[in-house]
Amino acid sequence: MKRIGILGVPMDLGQGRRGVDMGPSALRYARLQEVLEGLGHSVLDYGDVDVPVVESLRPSGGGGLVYLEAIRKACLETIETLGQMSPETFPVVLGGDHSIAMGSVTGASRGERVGVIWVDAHADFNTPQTSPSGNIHGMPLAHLCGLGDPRLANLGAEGPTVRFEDVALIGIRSLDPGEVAVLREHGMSVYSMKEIDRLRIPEVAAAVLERFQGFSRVHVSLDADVLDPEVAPGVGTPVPGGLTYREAHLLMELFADAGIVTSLDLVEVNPILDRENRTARIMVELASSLLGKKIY
Ligand code: 5AB
Ligand code: MN
Ligand code: MN
Ligand code: MN
Repeated sequence: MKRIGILGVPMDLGQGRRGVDMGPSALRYARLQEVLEGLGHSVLDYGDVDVPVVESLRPSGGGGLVYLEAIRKACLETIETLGQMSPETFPVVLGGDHSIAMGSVTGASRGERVGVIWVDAHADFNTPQTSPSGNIHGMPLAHLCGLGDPRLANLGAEGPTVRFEDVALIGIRSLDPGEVAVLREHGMSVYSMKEIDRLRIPEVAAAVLERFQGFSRVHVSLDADVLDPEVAPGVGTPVPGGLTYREAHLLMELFADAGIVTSLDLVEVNPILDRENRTARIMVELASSLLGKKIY
């Protein structure tokens, strides 16, 4: 049984829609701690990272720059708090929009080589140069790999947190033109929805797990919008044609059986856009599948 540390990051500065800052509350309301304790784990909640309310940020440096600094600060605090957890602790970091992953992946990796499994409708591989929206929640994976703005790319002790070859993207079905070029240039391994339809989940999971065998750190970053919007409506950037309820669970169950995952993000849950907290509940169930032990 594991020691699990929960940390909330109520961040909505990485995108334009209000409500995603309530994600940590919605996930706690969906009984995340109780569900994980029910699996036999010992769970400690470290509370929330301090994130400023958007209305309190005076645009002094102009446009996105103000938010960039606030996002950077919240990511640094995330890294610091994750550093207070013991090295065996399994962190579950609650978003907030996906910009928090620059902090969570860096903190959870503890300076070690880390395999990153990015489960998302989007690749989040934009840089400020390629982004069509300017929204930082579309850029965290690129910055974790060292691209983009150096203020976000170098949050760890030295150099980029993640190597390009140590990333697997799963569930992708919405890419921007500039983003495709950068993904290709770095030979990123992308399991799009087309590949999932073709190969099915077991083959995709097996390929990814084989690659990360022997890694001391493997992080799963789970964006709620990877699920089909009919299953998980509470997201700011829904894209049709996503994972079914069972496909998402099977993926988590196969990861659990392999026993190699060491940290998890649950991000992009927006309770304002949800129906009776359904999306948060599904995300808690998926965390439970990832952290459960094999019965059959
Ligand atoms: B999410 C888009 N590619 O950069 C952009 O939800 C969407 O964290 C990003 O995956 C979606 O603005 C970010 C169009
Ligand atoms: Mn994302
Ligand atoms: Mn997404
Ligand atoms: Mn989104």
